[in-house]
Amino acid sequence: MKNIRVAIAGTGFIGPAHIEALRRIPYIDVVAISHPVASEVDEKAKSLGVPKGYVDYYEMIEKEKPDSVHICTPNFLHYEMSKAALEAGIHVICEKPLATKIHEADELVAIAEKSGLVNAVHFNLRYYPLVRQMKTMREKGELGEVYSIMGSYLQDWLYYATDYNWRLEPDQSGDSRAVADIGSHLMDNIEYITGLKITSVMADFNTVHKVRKKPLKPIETFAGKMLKPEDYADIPINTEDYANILLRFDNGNKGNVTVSQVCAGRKNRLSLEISGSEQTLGWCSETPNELWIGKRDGNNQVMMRDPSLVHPEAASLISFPGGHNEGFPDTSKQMFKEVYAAIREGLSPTAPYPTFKDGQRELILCERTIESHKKGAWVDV
Ligand code: SOE
Repeated sequence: MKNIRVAIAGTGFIGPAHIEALRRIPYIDVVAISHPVASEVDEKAKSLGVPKGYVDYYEMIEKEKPDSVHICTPNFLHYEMSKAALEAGIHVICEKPLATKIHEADELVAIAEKSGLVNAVHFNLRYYPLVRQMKTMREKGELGEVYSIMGSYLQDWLYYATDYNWRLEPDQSGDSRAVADIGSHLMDNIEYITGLKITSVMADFNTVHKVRKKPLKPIETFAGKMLKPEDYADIPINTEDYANILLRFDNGNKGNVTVSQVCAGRKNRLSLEISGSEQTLGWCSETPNELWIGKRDGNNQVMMRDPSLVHPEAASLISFPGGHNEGFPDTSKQMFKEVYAAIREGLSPTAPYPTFKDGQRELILCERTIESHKKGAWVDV
């Protein structure tokens, strides 16, 4: 069987992470990247060890005719790039959010369904083995009825008013920031693990830094701590640094989530506590190899990420024995293993990986959340 030829659009924080994960799958060749700056593209391709760099994404997909493309660009390009690839018969793995408007996501879902091509959204945080373990425990009845869900996703890379990135600009990123960027992962994980649907939301946002200092030269996500005062311009900010969201679920029970990109010391921390009628499950992405299991009538437990201890469904996402810790980069590898199995062996009616429909769902949740904040009222999803 021939190797699968993959092209990557975007070389910021996440594009190289996709490339690294893809290189850990033996039958994949990353054949090209696109990067929009002519003076940098060759160097980018060289430094990533990719044979060819293109300034123009559309030229890349036309000339290279890859089997699949990964869209890792700023958000506003996801829709048009995904659409062009599907229309050219190319499988698509898109970063979240799938688009910046619901109608764009609707269109992409329709095109993808008609095309019969693989369409995946990089909700990689589902691929921590202990997240799959929580989902499997719930499916097997070990959690019982879900009583409540509490979650947070906290970061500090936008903590200072001098922290700046394209994600702060709605025309590149969309109308929501913290909720779309990290709340989307959190709400996706909550629905994925519990099997419940969020039916209504009540949101309250805060923009801590109403004016930020934009560096006069471009910098990448999680970078840019080294600039001087004369390197900045003042920019008004109208997307949220912080949000509280109350949630109602379709089993009649409730939960809440908090997201923040201005919590000093919380680098990239998704934390979840799901209480059920059998026990409570607690998990945090900064200690991803441990699952806390809370009991009313017995000792609490900590389950380790060890293929011999977890359910087989979770063991299938583990490549190393217990104690040989796996983390963020492994989540993408595990997701791509499932996605590329579908590309190699053909689509199954129920994709095990997150699809464009899941991307569409997150856009709907996000838009209802913004609406709720603006109205100061509960909004149905
Ligand atoms: C930036 O906030 C970001 O890179 C997100 O976009 C990712 O999805 C998350 O994994 C880490 O943080």
